[in-house]
Amino acid sequence: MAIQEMEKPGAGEKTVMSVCCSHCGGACLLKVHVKDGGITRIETDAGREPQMRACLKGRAYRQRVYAPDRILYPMKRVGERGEGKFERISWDEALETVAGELNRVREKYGSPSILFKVSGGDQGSLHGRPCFQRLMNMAGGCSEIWGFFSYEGAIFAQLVNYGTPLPSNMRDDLINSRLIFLWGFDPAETVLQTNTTWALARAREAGARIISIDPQYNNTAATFAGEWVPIRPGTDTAMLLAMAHVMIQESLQDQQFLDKYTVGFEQFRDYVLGGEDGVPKTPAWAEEITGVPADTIESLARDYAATKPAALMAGIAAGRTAYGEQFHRAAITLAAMTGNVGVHGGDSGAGSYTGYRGRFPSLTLPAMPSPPNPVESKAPPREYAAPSHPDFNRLRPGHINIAKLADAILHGKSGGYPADYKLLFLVNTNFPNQYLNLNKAVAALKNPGLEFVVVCDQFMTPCARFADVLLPVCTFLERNDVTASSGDALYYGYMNQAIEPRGESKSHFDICTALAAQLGIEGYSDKTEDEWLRELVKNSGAPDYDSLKRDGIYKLRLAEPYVAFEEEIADPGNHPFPTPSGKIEIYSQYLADMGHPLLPPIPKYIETWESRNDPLAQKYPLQLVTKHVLRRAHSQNETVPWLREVQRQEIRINPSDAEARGIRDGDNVRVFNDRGATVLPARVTETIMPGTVSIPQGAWYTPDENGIDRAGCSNVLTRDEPSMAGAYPTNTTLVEVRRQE
Ligand SMILES: Nc1nc2c(c(=O)[nH]1)N[C@H]1C(S)=C(S)[C@@H](COP(=O)(O)OP(=O)(O)OC[C@H]3O[C@@H](n4cnc5c(=O)[nH]c(N)nc54)[C@H](O)[C@@H]3O)O[C@H]1N2
Ligand SMILES: Nc1nc2c(c(=O)[nH]1)N[C@H]1C(S)=C(S)[C@@H](COP(=O)(O)OP(=O)(O)OC[C@H]3O[C@@H](n4cnc5c(=O)[nH]c(N)nc54)[C@H](O)[C@@H]3O)O[C@H]1N2
Ligand code: SF4
Ligand SMILES: [Mo]
Repeated sequence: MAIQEMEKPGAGEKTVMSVCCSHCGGACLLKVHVKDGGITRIETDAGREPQMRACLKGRAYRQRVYAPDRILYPMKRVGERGEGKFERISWDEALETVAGELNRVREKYGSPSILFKVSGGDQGSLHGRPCFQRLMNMAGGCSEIWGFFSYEGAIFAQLVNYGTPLPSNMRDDLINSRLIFLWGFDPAETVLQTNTTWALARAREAGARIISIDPQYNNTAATFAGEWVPIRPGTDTAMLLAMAHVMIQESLQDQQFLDKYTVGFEQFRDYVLGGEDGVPKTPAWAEEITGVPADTIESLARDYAATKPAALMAGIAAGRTAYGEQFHRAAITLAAMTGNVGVHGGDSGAGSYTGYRGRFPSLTLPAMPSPPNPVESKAPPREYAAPSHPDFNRLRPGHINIAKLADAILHGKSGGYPADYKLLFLVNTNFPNQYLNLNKAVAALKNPGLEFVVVCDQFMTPCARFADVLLPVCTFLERNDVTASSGDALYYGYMNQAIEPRGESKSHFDICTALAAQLGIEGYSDKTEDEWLRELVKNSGAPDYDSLKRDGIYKLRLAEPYVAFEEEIADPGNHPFPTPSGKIEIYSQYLADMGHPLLPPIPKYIETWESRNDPLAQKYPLQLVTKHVLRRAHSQNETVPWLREVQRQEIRINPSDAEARGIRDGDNVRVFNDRGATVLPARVTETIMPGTVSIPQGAWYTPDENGIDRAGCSNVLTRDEPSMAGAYPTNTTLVEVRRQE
């Protein structure tokens, strides 16, 4: 195993095996060197392939653990909410206050008025969501949020078309591909499962042709792609439909595959050819919408149909747009039309980051269990949801869509929400930073109707500044947990505690146990951290607990890469797709019965709001995308000096757009629309297409005295409206850019 091949510890040093499992979709091996109770340095996997090599964020984690802005003590607000004035308090006072407020609000207003959100951060099977969810549910329940920030559009499409949220081949199967589309996909920055770039490197070495379709020439394109096809944000469905048009016109589709494994191709063909609405979805039609030349669309369609196997890696960023679910449904349809589903080197065309840990059949790792949430079971059912699935139940009632969190707090029942929200409990999340329309989030947090805000975090983030009580949580290097990989190296990981929690910070599990005692919840936990982890591992596919803890990782070897839907394709009689028809649903009767024009039964191009044709474009002519960058995981690691050196927070703007505005490279610019404004340096570059600008998401909101953000926080600009099926439209925003004098 890789571990033995790593550097030996120095004198007086011990080494601790852990797994970074940050909010980035990766899970990577860390070898932490510890001396005198402190971390001296961090190495990663340098052993045999497949390695689980950590990225720069994992390797810089020492600076995060010892950051001067870590919250080390419980604190309570002393100034106005959001002013950032706090006073240190004892844990006793913190727990009494939080438990007291939970009880008071529950008694006075009822459990639905308690709104709870837990997000990414340092993930594991005990700490984080699992132990908090158990606490909240056992305490009487709470209102919750539905909708993944990341890929709700993709989840919807997968549940409709395939009937499962688990539609992806393992990454190392890319070596079998002859043609790979990186469709809004940038794993050189976003990782999206440890080793994705390694798989791309091997595919390229093996001769695959790699094409990036993206408004910007991203680092993955620069490293691996032979071609870059710039496309206007939010228009990808039009290009996919035009590719389908070419295939149909030239009879290039794999009709046998379509006949055998799909339903509804006829209706789709009719729509594509213009039978349904009189508009043939020709390459010329798509050129007008997407900015991609018609002949490029034509030749890519022919190449996709002719080059087998081919992987259409449908990035989730193109789905984080208004009507983004249509993009994913269209991409799946193209994968089916080319017969690339269920084969080595192909890809189902579904969102390429929808794996969650343990998605491969051989990996199982339960999380700390929770009873049902009593609030949820009493609420009325939702309309317009994706088909139900045991792991991704989109029908869960009483939940607020994630894009509407601020609106729900501000308007409650009078705004049509299930409750008036009085207590906000935030764990692992940076609400007025990562959520759309930040200024509305700030207004919601300042709203006096919101009586109490508790935040559990490691840093004094823009969100933590709005807490009434702040609970300091330790990092994953200060407690134990277990995880399963989400990459192509299949493994179980043990996150060994390397050092004692800094200051008075505590693990999630310890915080929850203490809160449960304060709340008088019986039976919250009859086990220690170690006993819980033993039980979780016992019920998993991992080896015995002690050897996993000792080795840090346990790798599983498969004879060949896992291919999604292999059985459904090889033996359809015995393995139907888990959809109502048992086939891939290009046409969905479920959606037809739902009858909503914005959720059509076949994938359709629906023009986004704030497109370049929107009248608003007269005032705000540039389309903004807000991408994820290497040096941060969202807003995490923002203050780590080593990482700040790597990338500057800047807006990419094309020379033609910059020149028209008198902007030179490096100038400070103000980016604005009716929702807000932010100031940051401009990078004038051909790597972004004209008419589009890009700001890396996650910079910490830093308002000046006029309320203008000075740090390049993109969510002061975004609109807080979910797409029809819940896609989170971080890439559908119009802005204007001006030089900042
Ligand atoms: N380093 C790092 N890694 C991360 C994260 C992080 O914050 N930092 N976050 C993690 C999480 S939770 C997530 S959800 C993922 C996000 O992963 P992604 O959504 O894949 O990441 P992005 O960088 O936002 O977008 C990828 C590419 O899509 C392009 N794009 C944007 N809009 C469109 C569009 O409309 N059409 C097309 N064709 N392309 C478009 C962008 O220009 C970019 O090059 O990353 C994960 N990994
Ligand atoms: N404009 C724009 N906005 C976006 C996106 C975009 O592309 N563009 N992407 C969206 C996506 S895909 C996502 S997933 C979200 C992410 O949104 P969030 O999940 O809210 O973002 P993070 O920055 O990961 O916030 C995690 C917080 O948890 C803290 N933390 C870290 N580890 C721990 C821990 O162990 N315990 C506790 N209690 N706290 C911890 C961190 O300090 C940080 O404040 O952002 C979304 N917002
Ligand atoms: S931040 Fe993500 S990619 Fe980087 S080491 Fe941690 S888990 Fe791996
Ligand atoms: Mo995400």
